[in-house]
This record gives sequence, structure tokens and C-alpha cells, in this order.
Amino acid sequence: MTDLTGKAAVVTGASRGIGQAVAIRLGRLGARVVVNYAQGAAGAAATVAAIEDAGSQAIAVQADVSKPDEIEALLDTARSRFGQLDIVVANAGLDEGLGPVLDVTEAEYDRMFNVNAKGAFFTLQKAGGMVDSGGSIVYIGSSSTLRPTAGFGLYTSSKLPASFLVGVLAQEIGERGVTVNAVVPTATDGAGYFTESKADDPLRQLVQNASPLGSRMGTVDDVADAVEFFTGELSRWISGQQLLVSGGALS
Ligand code: NJP
Repeated sequence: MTDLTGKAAVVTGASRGIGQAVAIRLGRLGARVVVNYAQGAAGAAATVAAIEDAGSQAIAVQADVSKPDEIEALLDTARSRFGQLDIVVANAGLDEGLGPVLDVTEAEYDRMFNVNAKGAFFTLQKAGGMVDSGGSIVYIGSSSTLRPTAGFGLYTSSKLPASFLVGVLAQEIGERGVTVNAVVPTATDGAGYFTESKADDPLRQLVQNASPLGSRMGTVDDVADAVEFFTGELSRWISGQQLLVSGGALS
């Protein structure tokens, strides 16, 4: 089993969905966790409580990832509170904005790119400069970046830049023994759009039928499993990679 005892982690967007599951997983593995949120204070408090129940420590910190100064202060909290920074998971994102490219407005573009592109870029950049030697950085990407799909022009365009950056950063900071990888989920039950969708949602049924491994959606715990791998000892010689978490579906 992965043992993160003594490590300190920051997970952005950990008030719900994938980020919440990842933060709780890291806490259960022994890490002390800085739980970031933007507006979901109650969700972040629930994440902190789950980590404390598991016997570790956590603190909720509000920060808007589209503001580089706030990211820096967020990462600083790990050092001031826990004395170190070993793991950064760049998860915060807006899982919305679907529709034809021809309908995208400048305001919609700015909203999505501010969080998904600029926010992820500067989270990775600040993490690259601030994470301790031997640490790990994980970006939560999107399987939509693997194949052009109608309706995904805005969302996927905003997720692609940080995906590319993962490989570059892995080259630039690898000499410090820091790994940089991306976990690339498909549509995930209990997160984003699929937090509220019902069993008879046609999109849910489409996703459920896409995996050769069985008729179910991926879960937030499937994604947390992959993050556990990239933050633990077993991935010490793996960097710059994109790991598709899709139950074998090709995208
Ligand atoms: O999203 P959701 P997911 N600064 O909506 C936070 C990718 N992904 O778990 O407002 C800081 O449940 C927000 O905070 P708050 C996706 O692209 C997903 O699905 O306080 N935080 C909340 O904690 C994204 O990168 C699917 O509640 C900000 C969280 O982000 C990642 O997975 C499929 C923020 C969003 O929770 C997590 O998405 C896929 C800001 N400015 C990729 N804005 C999927 N769900 O199916 C938002 O391929 N947050």
C-alpha cells in the first residue's frame, strides 16, 4: 500500500468531485493536506473532516486558481502549516461550457480559459518552483483532449495547454527528482456534470456503454487510484506521462 506518512500535499478544487476524493485519499494514506476551494466552504470543511477522521491533518484554504498570487499563498500554506510541500494536485477546473464552437462568446471563453488554462498553468508553474525535491505534481486532465468531438471545442481547448505543459515541466524540473504527470479521466460519476445527473440521463448511458471492462461509469475513486500511484513510491521513475483512466475506453 502507498504510504504518504510525513508528506504534505495541496489539492486544488478539493471541495467536491474528483478533488475531494483525491484529497481524502491522500489524507487516508497519511499525508497532511491543504484543501483548496473557491466558493464551496462547506464542501471543503467536509473534506477536512474526512481527513481528520482518518487520523491525519488538513486545513481548508480559499484561493482562486486564476490568480497566481493566490496560488502562491495557497502553496505557501503547506510550508507554513506543515513545514514542507511534497505533492501538488492541479485539479481545479470548470467542467462545463459544452456546445458548438460557433456559439462561444468572448465572456464564456475568458471564464473557461481563466480557470482551466491560466489557473492550471500557474498552479503547475508555482508547484514546479515550490515543491520540495523528490516531490510529485499531478495534473487532472481530460480524455476529451484525445479526440476532437463536436460540442467540446471550448472545454477541451481550455484543458489542452496544461496537458502539454506537463511534459515540458517534467523535462525542466526533473533534475530535482520531482515527477510531473497527468491523470486523464473520462466522464466521471459523482463529479462535475455527473454530480447531479440521473440514472436515465442518455449521456450517462452512453458513457457506461463505452468501457470494454463493464457497464459502469468511472468513479472519483478510480481517479484517486491513479493519483495515488503518481504520488507514491511506485512511480518514482515515471514522469511526463498521461494516464488515461477510462475502463479501457479509447477516449
Ligand atoms: O468538477 P466539480 P470535477 N479556483 O465541478 C473548484 C476534470 N475532469 O471534479 O467552487 C479554485 O465537481 C471547485 O471549487 P468550489 C475537470 O476538467 C472531470 O468534475 O469551491 N477552485 C470544485 O472544488 C477538472 O479539472 C471530468 O466548489 C476552483 C472543483 O474545482 C477536474 O477533473 C471528466 C475554481 C470542481 O468540482 C475536477 O473536476 C474529465 C477556481 N477558480 C476531466 N473554479 C468529469 N467530472 O466527468 C472551480 O475528463 N474550482
